Amino acid sequence: MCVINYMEMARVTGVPLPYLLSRGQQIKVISQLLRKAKEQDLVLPTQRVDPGDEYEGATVIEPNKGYYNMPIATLDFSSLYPSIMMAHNLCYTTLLTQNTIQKEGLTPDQFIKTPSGNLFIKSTMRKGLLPEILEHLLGARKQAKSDLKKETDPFKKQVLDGRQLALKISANSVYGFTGAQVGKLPCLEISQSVTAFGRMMIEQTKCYVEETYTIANGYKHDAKVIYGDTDSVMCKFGVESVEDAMKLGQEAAEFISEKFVKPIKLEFEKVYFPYLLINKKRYAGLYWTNPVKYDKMDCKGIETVRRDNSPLVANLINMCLQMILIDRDPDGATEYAKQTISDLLCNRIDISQLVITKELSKTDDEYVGKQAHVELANRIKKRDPGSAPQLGDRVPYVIIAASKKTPAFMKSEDPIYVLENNIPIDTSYYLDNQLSKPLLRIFEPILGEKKAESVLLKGDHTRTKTFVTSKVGGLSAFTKKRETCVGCRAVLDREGAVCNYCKSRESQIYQKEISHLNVLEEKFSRLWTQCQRCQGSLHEDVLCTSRDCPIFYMRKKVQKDLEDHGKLIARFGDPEW
Ligand code: TTP
Ligand code: MN
Ligand code: MN
Repeated sequence: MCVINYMEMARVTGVPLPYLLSRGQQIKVISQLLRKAKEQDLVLPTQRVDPGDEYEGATVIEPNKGYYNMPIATLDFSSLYPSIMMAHNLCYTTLLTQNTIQKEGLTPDQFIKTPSGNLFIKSTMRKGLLPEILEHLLGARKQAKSDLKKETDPFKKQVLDGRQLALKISANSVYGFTGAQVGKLPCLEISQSVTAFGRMMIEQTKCYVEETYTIANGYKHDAKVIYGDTDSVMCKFGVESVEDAMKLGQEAAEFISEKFVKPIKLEFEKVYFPYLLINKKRYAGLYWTNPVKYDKMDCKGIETVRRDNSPLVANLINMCLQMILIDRDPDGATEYAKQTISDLLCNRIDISQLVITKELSKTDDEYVGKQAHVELANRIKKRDPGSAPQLGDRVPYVIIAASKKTPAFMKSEDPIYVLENNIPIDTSYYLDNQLSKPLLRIFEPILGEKKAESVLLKGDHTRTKTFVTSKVGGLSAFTKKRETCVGCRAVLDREGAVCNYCKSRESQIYQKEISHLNVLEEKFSRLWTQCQRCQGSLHEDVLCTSRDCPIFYMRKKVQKDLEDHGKLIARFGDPEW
């Protein structure tokens, strides 16, 4: 279906297919401008402009941070910037100067002054090229959106959603084109007028909501806009059910759309319930478009997906958010977070959860300051030049324990090397530098700033057994020079597996270790099959070594455990019994 979507884009924007893969957004705008200009017998000027001052962008409404256990309705303008350009006829060909107004003797009803003080002729006098281009693009987006609505196959739905999104970006790129100061035809009068209108409109929308939906006007509660970004407002109407919030949201959107020039349209988009508002551009909530069942958990700006964090962070944050939002159990989430922190500090977290990866994007001396992944790459180069990471590779590493004053960039180590040599992990690094910030961010709106820190980072769960962790990691039991009895861990003064005291139970102990070996073997074969399946290969010896994949490390870890356990079992020798 890629080809079909690209065909659609090529048709709408008038560029050859390969351009859609190899070129950016500007060429599409230029192509459309040329097409429209030709219709009107106009030529496009070539101009060199020196980049001037930045113009002011969009407004983000100061968030009223908190955990909202009530429905929050989101209203958002449909194609805001394109619709502003269409409503007010903003174009290169409609821009006026005071001079032209005087020379042509234009009267005030024939042009408008934008909130940034720029002048444009009305469409009744002359219709702009950009508004026409946008009509065409938005027409195509509307078609894709209505096809999307009718489609029932989930895969084709995704394809159509991709199509309407690409058309949305193309339409927004028309605005971007006018504001690109190093572009082919910047016109800041247009772009700054667009953002000025946008800023005015979001403020007005907030006022309309808060002035209209009041107890004084016969509603049950006073509505409050708790957050908004560029062209959206999150409204707390005070109602309890998703259904009521949807009704009020729809009503407000219709009523407020009337206040603006066509085709500007405010739409009811969705309800968040519950809603965790952390900060500007950072929030999470359950996303409802029907009152029966939520569509998904929606997270914005939260560490759930970023690849350069360790999986531990993403998984813990994700789990906590699920407990807070889906189970609505903030206390349970707090306990879970504390338990994970305790597991981390006691070395009970699998190494695959601790691997951080960063791209080696520059050569050594281009980096300002020392970086953990760069230092590691250098160290590997010395140790084993053949396997050293190359420019552009992602370098996986874990942070290992070292003396107190050692800087973090010196403590990075290859996870496989760590596994093979039983090197202990610096677990408090993971708590202080990876987990604590994102965790505090999601718990502060719930517990309050002071309490979040004392409950999560200072409780007993962070103190227990610290002496264990400060010594060496869990794997180190196998590295000790003097063997211990498999049954009771007493130090042995001779070869073999058990001490004299345990000798009578030797068969039992042996059976137990064998059954553990079986567990490890099964685990290993399951992970191996998973890797094979993922790779789509049935060859036994070709196995993926993707260091971006946690399964790879789990498999390596189990493989190592298997080897160690095999050695342990060998100590029993040939059983006589
Ligand atoms: P959105 O509300 O994401 O986009 P939209 O209003 O154009 O479309 P929709 O109908 O889906 O709501 O963003 C608001 C404005 O922010 C958008 O009109 C222009 C600007 N913007 C860009 O300039 N570039 C972009 O890539 C996006 C997503 C938005
Ligand atoms: Mn919008
Ligand atoms: Mn928006």
